Amino acid sequence: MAEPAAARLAGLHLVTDSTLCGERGLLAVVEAAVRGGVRVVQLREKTLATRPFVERARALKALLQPLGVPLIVNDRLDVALACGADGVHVGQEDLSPKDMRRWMPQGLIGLSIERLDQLDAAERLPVDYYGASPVFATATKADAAPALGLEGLRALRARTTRPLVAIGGIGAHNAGAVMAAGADAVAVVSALCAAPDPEDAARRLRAAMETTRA
Ligand code: TZP
Ligand code: MG
Repeated sequence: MAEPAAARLAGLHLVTDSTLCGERGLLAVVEAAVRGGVRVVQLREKTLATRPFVERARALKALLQPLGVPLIVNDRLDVALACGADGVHVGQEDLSPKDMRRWMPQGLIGLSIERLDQLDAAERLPVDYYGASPVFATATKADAAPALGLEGLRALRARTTRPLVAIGGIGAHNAGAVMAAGADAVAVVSALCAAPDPEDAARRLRAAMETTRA
């Protein structure tokens, strides 16, 4: 039997930003971060045309599959299907999880939750996890909603049993507090993509997630 979604989603997630990866290239940064303990990778491309997006997704899938690391594609069901991704992550305005589920019966479907009042409707949708977004203010996403804060994250935790993947402004300094507030996983962009040593940065993040939790 397939591993339950919650187990596949636990741990540290890397959400990609190819610009922040710089000359090292996305694949090299992802590979290093996975060596450091990243458990899930989400490919996020906001400006790439469809074909290069699919090519990048396929290359990433080829890297991650043998390592047993699931690949989730941000926003784009078509790209996810073309590359054989393990899931898709969408926001409130994107293609609805109900529509996606028809084409991805077994895939991991993630939905961003930016306000508590979005939760009731979301609970009726065929969703495997929520992105609690953003927990803290972040410069990485220009149109991010106001920060939920640890209070907002705790309130979400109290109202759902679905896995919560916390994102936004998270680094080794606050990852433990985020886990203590009830997150099942932490997702980061800049703390890994912009890190001089992504492998070491991933190790530190994972240690921070574990330590404060204990
Ligand atoms: N969604 C909500 S906040 C965010 C995304 C993609 C960006 C998080 O970036 P960082 O650098 O980890 O704060
Ligand atoms: Mg989106």
